[in-house]
Amino acid sequence: MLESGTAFVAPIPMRHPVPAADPHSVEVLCTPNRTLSRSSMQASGWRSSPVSPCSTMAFALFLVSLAWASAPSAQVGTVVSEQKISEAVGGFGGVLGGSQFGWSVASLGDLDGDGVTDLAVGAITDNDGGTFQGAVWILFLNPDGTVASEQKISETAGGFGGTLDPSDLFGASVASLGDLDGDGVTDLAVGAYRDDDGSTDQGAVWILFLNPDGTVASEQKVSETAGGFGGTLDPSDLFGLSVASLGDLDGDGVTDLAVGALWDDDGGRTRGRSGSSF
Ligand SMILES: [Ca+2]
Ligand SMILES: [Ca+2]
Ligand SMILES: [Ca+2]
Ligand SMILES: [Ca+2]
Repeated sequence: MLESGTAFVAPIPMRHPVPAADPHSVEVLCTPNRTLSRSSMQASGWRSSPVSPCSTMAFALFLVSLAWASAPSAQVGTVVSEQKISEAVGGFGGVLGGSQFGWSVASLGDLDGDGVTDLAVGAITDNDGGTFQGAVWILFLNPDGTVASEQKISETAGGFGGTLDPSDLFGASVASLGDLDGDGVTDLAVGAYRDDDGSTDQGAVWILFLNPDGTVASEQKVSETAGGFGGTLDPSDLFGLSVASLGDLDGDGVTDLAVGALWDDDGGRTRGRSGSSF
């Protein structure tokens, strides 16, 4: 049950022209072959040809507090208050540049044990290690929705020991897995849907076993060629475009995971599918 004033997470990528003087604006979020802008994706159905001109965009995250039934003065479901988190707002101390922070977001529960919910936030065009390899930020929140501290996870930060390649888009999707390995700390699934395991852009999902400080204790990659995945993927299937925890679907005591693959063409045309990885 939501309470009035409870932080409810809503990722809202901001899409608007930004004055050139705004240091937080980013621009030209396009690859040579495909725009990465969410608005363009939705509008164009993921065109494989360039969409131009690329617009100037800024990304941020809003934590939105919703009213519920006992709130005397507000209609249920309306916004009571909100807290913006961006490079210079809401206590966030990291450097974002044009990394599309807020592309994905998931609650981790209380990762560090201070009684306040913490977040995982994807930044898919982060350039740590190489162009558009991507990153995930772990945000340790205060009760008012501001950021107490943050931990970056990328190929070069946060203890991540895996290998990413340019344009993998690590962080495109994030989902809490609960405590998968039983060490008492929440673990995280992270999609990298343009990973090239098997063939171009087949995609991958990384399982990150976290420490309470938000760093990675160890990781396991799941792709057509890694992690015991028995399915077949084809080029551009984009496995990992979305991920969602299913709880324990098959009753073996281990959390199961749904993974979306956008461009899978089973049935003769492109349509999505999901499969469980555990
Ligand atoms: Ca916490
Ligand atoms: Ca764990
Ligand atoms: Ca790729
Ligand atoms: Ca299970």
